[in-house]
Amino acid sequence: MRTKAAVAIEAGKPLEVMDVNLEGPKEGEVLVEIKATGICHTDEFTLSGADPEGLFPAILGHEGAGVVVEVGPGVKSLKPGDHVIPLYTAECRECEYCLNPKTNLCQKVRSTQGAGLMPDGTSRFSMLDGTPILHYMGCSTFSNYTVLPEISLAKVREDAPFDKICYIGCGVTTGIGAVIYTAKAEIGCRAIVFGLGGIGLNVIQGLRLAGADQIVGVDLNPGKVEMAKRFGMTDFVNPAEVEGDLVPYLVDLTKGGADYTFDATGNVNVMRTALEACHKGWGESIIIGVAPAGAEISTRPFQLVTGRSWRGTAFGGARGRTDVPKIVDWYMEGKIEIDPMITHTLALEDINKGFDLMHAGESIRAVVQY
Ligand code: NAD
Ligand code: 022
Ligand code: ZN
Ligand code: ZN
Repeated sequence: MRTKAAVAIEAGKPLEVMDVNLEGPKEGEVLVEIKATGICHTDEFTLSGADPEGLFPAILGHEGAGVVVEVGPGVKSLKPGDHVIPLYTAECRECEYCLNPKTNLCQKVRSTQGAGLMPDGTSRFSMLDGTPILHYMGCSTFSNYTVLPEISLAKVREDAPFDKICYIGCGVTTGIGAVIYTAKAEIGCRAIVFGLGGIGLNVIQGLRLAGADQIVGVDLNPGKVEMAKRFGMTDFVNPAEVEGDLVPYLVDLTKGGADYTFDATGNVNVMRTALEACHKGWGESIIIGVAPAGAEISTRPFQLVTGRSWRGTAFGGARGRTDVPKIVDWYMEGKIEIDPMITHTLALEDINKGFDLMHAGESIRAVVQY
């Protein structure tokens, strides 16, 4: 079939909206009509050429929601008409990783996904002249229609609005999941969140959900304060306005250090501050931010010897097919909020404006509606 898509032709160039060829679903695959897609950082990271593993040409986008159109041979868990959210972290429920409760990093389709291909090693997308186009993070939601492995789709309730729940495909689940699934934060805890963007705000609402007593937000941009307060931030710190070292200031503010800190900036200096602002003896720091390629973190080992832990999380530690439908329910039940974070809605033709807004720090989340 033919579908309209925003294609990343090469690094550093804007996306080009065009008609492309899409082959139907093969064994274990599903054809999905994408109804809405969020524009997230890593799409920009890849398009800019900063990602050394970025592949071209490709159809980017990893945060979406849509409807099953057709299922390939052997697909049992989905049928046409089902509402789904694509997963850049699959859940096969049978690999060594899925069987280990300590991780959400299913490896079933990991290598082909990283190469921009479907599990059989080929692409379903091509230019009208036949040039193959690669998939991206197993999702390629910047296309009106896309093909994914069955294990890379979460089936969700049908009354949930696509233009909001698409954000659960990355930002919402990553932020809330980092609190609930990775940190397993307890009622009454104190926490610090570094970076109050599309991920940090969701960490904050995850902490509120978990019953945290103190939620300190740290950001260089005071324009983020109002929204963060709305989602549960109790204290705000602008590092540019703190005299002297930030660590003792934060330790003092949290009465000895935080039980949990979260980096949602991707800045390695911030990651060090986040670790060192943890409480001696038990504080845990969770890295969510993806740092530039080749970047390294450092601290004195004594920080760990004295009982602080450094951890990281992908997709908030969520197991997509199991946990994403629950997060959609939480949204529909009013336990979590999404709408105020979707600051812009665009047509596919204007997708490059969404990248500009993100670049300028003007949007929390821009969503493309098909
Ligand atoms: P964003 O740009 O919307 O927000 C980042 C915020 O950090 C901004 O408000 C900015 O002002 C603030 N900031 C930047 N430098 C700072 C500093 N030195 N001190 C304090 N605040 C600072 O980005 P986002 O969409 O929220 O994403 C945050 C990070 O999370 C990115 O690195 C992204 O790649 C990563 N991410 C990781 C996962 C995962 O699974 N691990 C998933 C999604 C996103
Ligand atoms: C999503 N991310 C950033 C902004 N939006 C993001 C980027 C990378 C990861 C998670 C979220 C990530 C963390 C750990 C891994 N990835 C590796 C997982 C593994 O090896 O099993 C990651 C993922 C997918 C891809 C690359 C890196 C890919 O499909 N190309 C989950
Ligand atoms: Zn993302
Ligand atoms: Zn698996």
